[in-house]
Amino acid sequence: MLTLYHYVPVANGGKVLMALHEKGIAFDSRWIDLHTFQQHSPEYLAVNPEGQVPALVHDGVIITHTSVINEYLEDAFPDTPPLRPEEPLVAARMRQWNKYIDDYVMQAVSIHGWQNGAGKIARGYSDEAFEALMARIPLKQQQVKWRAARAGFPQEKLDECSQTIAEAVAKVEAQLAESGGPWLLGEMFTLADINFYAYCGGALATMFPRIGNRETCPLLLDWAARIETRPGCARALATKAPA
Ligand SMILES: N[C@@H](CCC(=O)N[C@@H](CS)C(=O)NCC(=O)O)C(=O)O
Repeated sequence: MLTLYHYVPVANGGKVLMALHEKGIAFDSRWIDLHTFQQHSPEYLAVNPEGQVPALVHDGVIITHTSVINEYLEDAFPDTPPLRPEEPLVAARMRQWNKYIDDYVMQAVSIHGWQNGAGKIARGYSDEAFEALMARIPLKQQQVKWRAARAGFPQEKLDECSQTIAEAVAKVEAQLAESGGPWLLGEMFTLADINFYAYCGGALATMFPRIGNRETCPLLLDWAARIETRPGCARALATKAPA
């Protein structure tokens, strides 16, 4: 029995939803609403004591952190379509991309996302209500991030993140030219494609049109469009909140 606790099908949630649907693995979807801070409710903390989504529960055992979850799916469901190359060196290349994306790209995009999304949510609460919500957050660094989003991140920080995103877009554009496509590592669609799309590639047109456009990264935009037509990815991206 597999249950995924998640929020909207972008960024972290989208990354695992895309892998599950691409592999055709059946799972139960449980929506955790970050707008109402459900991720820090006692009920959800009993599932994931870190108070973060997504979290996968497989036969009663929790697995967290998107890249760990996605590789776990590769190992635990070997009879499903693979998203990790078999050849050790190519798998290492995929993991290098994933590390770069997780450590740098995700962090940079996340600051912009929090500035626009989380900041608005946080400012919707009175000081007192906000402090009560902060007191429930188990990870200290997430308390710091919520407070920073409420106050607004310094422009210098936002500029630095934009610079990181621009570098990543250029790096992926060059990789697509070098690999010859259609995917980051060539012929095989892998977890690295899912990772970059979920955190950055899919958000370029809406979040960063000046960084990612037809002039700066035509190969990347075509690659993103190809991802959106894959049945598994399309199904994941269409995930809706329960009525
Ligand atoms: N390293 C984690 C990051 C997870 C993460 O940042 N989750 C966000 C949602 S996109 C979250 O739960 N934020 C809510 C909070 O911290 O209050 C992963 O890869 O799963």
